[in-house]
Amino acid sequence: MLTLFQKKNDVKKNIHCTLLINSEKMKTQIHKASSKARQVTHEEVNEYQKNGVVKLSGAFEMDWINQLREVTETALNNPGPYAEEYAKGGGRFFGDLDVAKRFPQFNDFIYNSGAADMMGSILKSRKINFFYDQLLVKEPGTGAPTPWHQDMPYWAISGNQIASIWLPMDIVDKEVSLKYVAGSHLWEAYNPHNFIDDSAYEGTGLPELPDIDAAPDKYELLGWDMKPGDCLVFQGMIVHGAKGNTSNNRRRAWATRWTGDDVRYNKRKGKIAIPQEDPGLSHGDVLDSDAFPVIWSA
Ligand SMILES: O=C(O)CCC(=O)C(=O)O
Repeated sequence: MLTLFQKKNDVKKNIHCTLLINSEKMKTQIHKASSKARQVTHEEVNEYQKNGVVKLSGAFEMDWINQLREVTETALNNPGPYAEEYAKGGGRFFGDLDVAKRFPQFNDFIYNSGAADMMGSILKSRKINFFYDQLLVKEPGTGAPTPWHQDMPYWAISGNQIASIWLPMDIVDKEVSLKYVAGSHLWEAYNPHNFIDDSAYEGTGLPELPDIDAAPDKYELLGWDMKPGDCLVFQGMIVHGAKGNTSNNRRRAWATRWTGDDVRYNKRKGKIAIPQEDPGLSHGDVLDSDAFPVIWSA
C-alpha cells in the first residue's frame, strides 16, 4: 500500500511538474515580449490628421516582431474559418482574420504592447477599443496587387476615430509597400470590392472609386520604405493599395484595427465584411462589448 501510495504521489508530483513546466513554457511563449510602444510626437499626430496616414519609425521593439514572426508561421499552417488566398497567378497572398482571437501571442500584443495607448494619442481619444485584426502575407514573386480601396465601407461602424496599425515583420521597400492617397480620408465613401475576384459589393448604394492608376499625377501618393519595428497608422477612410511583391523579401504584415470615443455600431446598407459574426449590438451603440473590448482608457 505504502509503495502504491508513494507511486501515486510520484505520479501526482510528475503530473504537477509537467503542468508547471508546460505553464512555464506557455508563459515564456506568451510573454516573451515585454517592451512598450514608443511615445508618438505632436508632429506625427498632426501628420496623421492632415494626410490620414503616418509612418512611425521604430514604434515597436524587436521582441514583439520576433514574437509575431514566430506565431505567424503557426497561423499560416493553421488557417482560420475566414482565411483567404488572394493571389491567382503565382506566388501567395494570404489573408486571415481574427488571429488575435486564436493565438495568444497575437492577443498578447493587443493587450501588452502599448499599441492601444499609442492609438489613444493618435486618435486623440479617451479610450481605445480593439475592433479586429488581419494577417496579410505576400510572399516574394506574388504579382497580385492590393487593389485601391477604403477600409471603412467594409465595416459596420461609423465615426472618425478609427485607424489601423500596419505592422510589417520584414524589410518592405517603398515599391512594394502600401501606398496612400494623401488626404483621401476626407473623401466620400466608395463601394467595396471583393479582393479575390474584384466583384463589387451589392446593395451598398455607394459610387465606384475613381481609377487612381489611370491618372496617378492627379493625386499625391504617399509610401515609405519600412523595416521591422516601423509601422503605418492610417485612418479607416483613406484610399490605399499596393503593387505585387516583386522583391526578394517576404512581406509578412499584421494589421490591427482600433477605434475611439466617437465610434458607433452602424448597420450600413448592403453587404458588410466586418464583423463576420453578430456582436450583439444595436445600430448606434457604442462599441464597448466582449466583441470590441476597451483595451485602454485615459
Ligand atoms: O497588406 C496589404 O497589402 C493590404 C493591407 C490593407 O489594405 C489594410 O490593412 O487595410
